[in-house]
Amino acid sequence: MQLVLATHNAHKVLEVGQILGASLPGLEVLGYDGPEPVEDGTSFLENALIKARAAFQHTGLPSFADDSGIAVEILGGSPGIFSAGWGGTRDSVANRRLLLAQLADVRPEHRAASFVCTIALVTADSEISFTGIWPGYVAAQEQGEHGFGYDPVFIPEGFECTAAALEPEVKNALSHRAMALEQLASYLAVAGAEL
Ligand code: ITT
Repeated sequence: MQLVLATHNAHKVLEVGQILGASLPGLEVLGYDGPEPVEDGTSFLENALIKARAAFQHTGLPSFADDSGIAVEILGGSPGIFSAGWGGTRDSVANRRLLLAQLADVRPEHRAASFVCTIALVTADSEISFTGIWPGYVAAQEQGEHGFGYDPVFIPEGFECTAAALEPEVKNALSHRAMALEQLASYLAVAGAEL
């Protein structure tokens, strides 16, 4: 079975390949270099659908996309869908710097946050979505070299280090993206042959 992964984020491609490859060996995930649609939705779901629909229209093949980000409780769920450009540009270093500055005076017990990932799958006759939420809190400072985006400032629940300090296999077994992809894999295991 072939599925197009509608993302221009190389880190996502890597993580999705590692996670899905393990649970669905017969699946071939194709990259997507077609036009990048404007992500002007107002939720993770709307933006994931915009990206998956664009790839489906361009390739004619079943396509999926994720829209993801970090939702910080004391910021009312922001950066949320604006995570990729929170610092003013689509630069992870600037994004993390701004988030840490915004929380500079916030005590540890009020720094709750979650990584959220919504995946949309678009085929010729169906649209379906899956969501994973990875709870934790925002660290006081950056730590770790792995992962991408906000990983160096996100401490998952149950850990004392950031997601960027975890081995990639550990993050990829537990993360918001892993949770959403597990649901996608279960769906494909049943419906895949008919897509
Ligand atoms: P595509 O839209 O092309 O898929 P993107 O990077 O713009 O790529 P999003 O619009 O979904 O993707 O933005 C997600 C941002 O949220 C991403 O750039 C990171 O800053 C952050 N993010 C998402 N998942 C993350 C993860 O697993 N670890 C760290 N940061 C993450």
